[in-house]
Formats: sequence, C-alpha cells, structure tokens
Amino acid sequence: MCGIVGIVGTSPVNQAIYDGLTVLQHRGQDAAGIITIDNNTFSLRKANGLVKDVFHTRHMKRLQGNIGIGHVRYPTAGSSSSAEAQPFYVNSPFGIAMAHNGNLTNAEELKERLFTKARRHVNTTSDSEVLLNILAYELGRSDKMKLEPADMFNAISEVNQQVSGGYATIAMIIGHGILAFRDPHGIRPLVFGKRETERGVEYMFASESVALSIDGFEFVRDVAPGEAIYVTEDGQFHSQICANKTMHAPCIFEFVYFARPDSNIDNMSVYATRVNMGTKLGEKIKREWADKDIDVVIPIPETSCDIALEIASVLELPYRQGFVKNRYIGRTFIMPGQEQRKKSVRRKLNAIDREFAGKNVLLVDDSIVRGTTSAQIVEMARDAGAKNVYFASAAPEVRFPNVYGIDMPSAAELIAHGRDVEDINASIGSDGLIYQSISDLKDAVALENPEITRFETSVFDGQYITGDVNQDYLNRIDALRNDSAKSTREKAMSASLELHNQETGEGE
Ligand code: PIN
Repeated sequence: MCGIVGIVGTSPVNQAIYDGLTVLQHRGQDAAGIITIDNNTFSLRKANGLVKDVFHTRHMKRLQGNIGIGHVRYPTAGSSSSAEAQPFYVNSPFGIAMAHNGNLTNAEELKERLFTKARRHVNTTSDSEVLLNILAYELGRSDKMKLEPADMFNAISEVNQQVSGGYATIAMIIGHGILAFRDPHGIRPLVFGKRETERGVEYMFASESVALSIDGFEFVRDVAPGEAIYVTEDGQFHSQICANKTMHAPCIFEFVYFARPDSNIDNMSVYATRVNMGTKLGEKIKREWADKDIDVVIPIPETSCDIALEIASVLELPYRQGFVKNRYIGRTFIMPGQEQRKKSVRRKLNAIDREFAGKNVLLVDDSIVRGTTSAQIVEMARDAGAKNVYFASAAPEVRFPNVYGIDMPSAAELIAHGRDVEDINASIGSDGLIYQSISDLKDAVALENPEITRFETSVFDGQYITGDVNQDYLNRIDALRNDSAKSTREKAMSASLELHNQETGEGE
C-alpha cells in the first residue's frame, strides 16, 4: 500500500507535498519521493526511508516549481530496492512522471506486450513502471505537440481497457499538467481538493482527505471509479469517466485499519465506520458470549481503541487502556521477515498489570493477520495476571492474499488460512476468540454511505473483483511474498544498494 499526492499550484509546492506525504506516512514507510517541474525540467528526489529522513534542505531547495507529485511506498509485490521508489518518469513522448497506489494483476502480460508491440523496456519489477509506460505509449499515439483534454481522456480509456487491478494514480506531464485517475472499481482511494489564492485556484490530489486538510485545501470530492481528472499547468480543470463499465468496490481494509480515522474515503468517515464495527461486534458478543463473565474491555492500540470503546459501551463494561504503546517504534507489520516482527511486539507494547490482575479480560484488535502479535499479546495479558483472556477481532478471518496493493503475507502465513475459529483460538492461546462476520463488517462501513453496495473483500472471501485472478497468479505472488523469499531478496538488495550508494554518494 502506498500514499500519493499531487499539486498544481500557483507558487512552489515542495513544502505542501512534503507535508502531505508526512500525514500519509502510515500508508508506507519504506521509501519516499517527490518530483516537481521547474522550467520544463523534472527535479526528483527519492530514496528509501521515512519522509523526514529522505528530504534534506538541499533536496527541498532543488525541488522547485509550482507543480509536483509525491509518493510514500510500502512494498507490495516486487522488492524494496530504492531503484523501485516512486515517482518514476519517462522521457517520451513527453516527460511523464507517475505516482501509483495499488497493484496491477496483469503486469507481466502488459510488460511483455510493451516490449514486443511498443519496444518499451521496463527496467524494474514494479508494476507501476508498467502502468507508466502504458500511459506514455497511449499518450504518444497522438502526434500533437500539445495534447488536449480529449487526448488525455482517450489515453486513459485505453489504459483502463488494457490494465487490470487496483490503481489510484497521479501522473504529471511536462508542458501540460496533472492527470489523476482511479481504476473502474475504485479499489484504492483518491480524493481531490482546491484552494483559492490571489494568483488563482490550486488543486491537490491525495490518497486520503487528511492530506488536503493539513495543507489547507478544501475537500471537493473523491475521484470517481474510472474517472480521469486533468488539471492544466495554469489551473484549468477537466474531468471525464473513461471506462465503459464501472462498479464501485472500495477496499474494505482501508476502513479496518489502513486509513487514518480522520480521513473520509468515498464519503465515509473512517472513524465512524470503526465505531460501527464496534457496535456490530459488541452486539455479536452480547448474543453469543452471554456465558462469559467479562470484567473489562482492553484495546490493543491504536486502531482498535475506537472499536473497543464502542464494544464496551454495548456490553456496559468498563473500557481500560491496559496496554501502553511506545510511540517511537514503527508499526509492527512493516518489519521485514518473521524474526524481527516477533521481537518487535514487546518493544512496542507494555501491559499495566493492575488492569489485568485477577480479571477476565476481553482484548480487542482490528484484525488478526499472521496471528504472531496476537499470540504474544495474549501471553502478555496472562503474564500481567489475567484470569481468562478473550480475544475479539473487528475484521473477519483473513484467509486469502490481497492482490490489489496491500502487502499481505503469503496465504500459508495467514493464521486463518485453512483454519477454523477453534484452531486459531488454540494457536493464539486465548480462552475464547470471536470474529466480526463479513456481513456485519460490510454493513458497518456501508452504513456511512448506503450508495456503496459492494466492497473489495477478497482477503476474507477469496472473491477477486477484477475477475482475472486465478490460482496461477496467486502462486506467483505467493512465491514473491513468503518470508524466505523476502529475506533472500532483502540481502541481495542491501548489497546492491550499498554498491549503488558508494557509486552515487546517496544515502549520506
Ligand atoms: C496496528 C493495526 N493492526 C493490528 C494491524 C497483527 C495484525 N495487526 C494488523 C493487528 S495499528 S498479526 O493500531 O495501526 O498500530 O495478526 O499479523 O500478528
């Protein structure tokens, strides 16, 4: 999963893009990049690391210009080499740069076609580079020096026909402006806003509305599924739906824990959907666990706090923050490889013994993915003196890999893959485990916008909305994602990165 921003401004945009990326940092901590256009030339800075570490004053001084895009990356398929940090750019037919959030499911086939039909070489394993080259190829089919909005929209219609998967994209074209588009299912989020200045109107695109708020842009709306928006360098706004068929199915995991609670996605407050998840799960617990004598509801911070507070209120039980999170340690799931992940839990969370001692506690988490942290947290609750430890997950069993841009482990590493609730309960060591049902989860989110009738829920039900995901494809991503594949790749990468840094003086 990644975060993207793009601004067409009337004064330098470097600081606003930087600030936008900083509030989208939760969407990707692996690499960051900004590219701007100044005097018909791209200025680019991208590297592995957090936004605050990647951009130094000397980089920001270089990133001049009133138009630019930025990206924070969380590696999905492919590697975590800095060569795959975004934005990417190509030099033909124009200078075109792109920031992409999502994952294409037919990238291999497209890459092959690009080479044989268009003689375009894709240099990385990133599907985003494939998407950029498809767009470049389609834009190059017109022989005009200056493309009109209709040319942009024709190109995106072609892109939408050829490309399959999840893509929220912001492209920037030298001499033209910003072209933002979202796949016909609207799987990944993308919003835009505007700001009036003395010099004219400025537009900003971003993965989440929180980036607009902190940059002082007024939220206008979400980019629609299959829609392309073209804002010219001088601030002219054009939009069009560029797909014959659209079916809105936003990724439900954004609401479970990826997005910030202060964002709105597709007219749904992420915070409100989480409160609703708490109501639904609280009611289920009330119905099914009347025999359990729960004394206290304790969230596993942070995402689940809003959910657990609501569960406690439905159950009329006290809510206590029994775990303290060290806010100076990154989220657990960004750690590469199982070993580091295991060790990181106790560095991250600590229990306040008196909230556990002699009590039957209900721990609440937003989801159980691998189950490794869940098992350790149950153990921590017992060590702190809990009598019985019950566990509630606000998301249903995660049983299938995600192919639309969320870095889920390979199927075999998902604790619920091929297991039922009883098995999972035994394996995390709790005295009872309850999951939200998938229909309750969908209802909890849809309650905030009844117009959304479908969600992308493949990690729970194995139904892939683009209809092209077969076992063969799943096996391929499995091979890329499992831990041993990751650590072999990481070793090779760090060696090549070192070499690259020695040669370029980067990373200093
Ligand atoms: C973490 C949210 N959330 C906690 C992420 C852990 C699954 N994990 C997914 C639970 S935070 S595991 O609140 O946003 O910091 O099941 O893979 O061990």
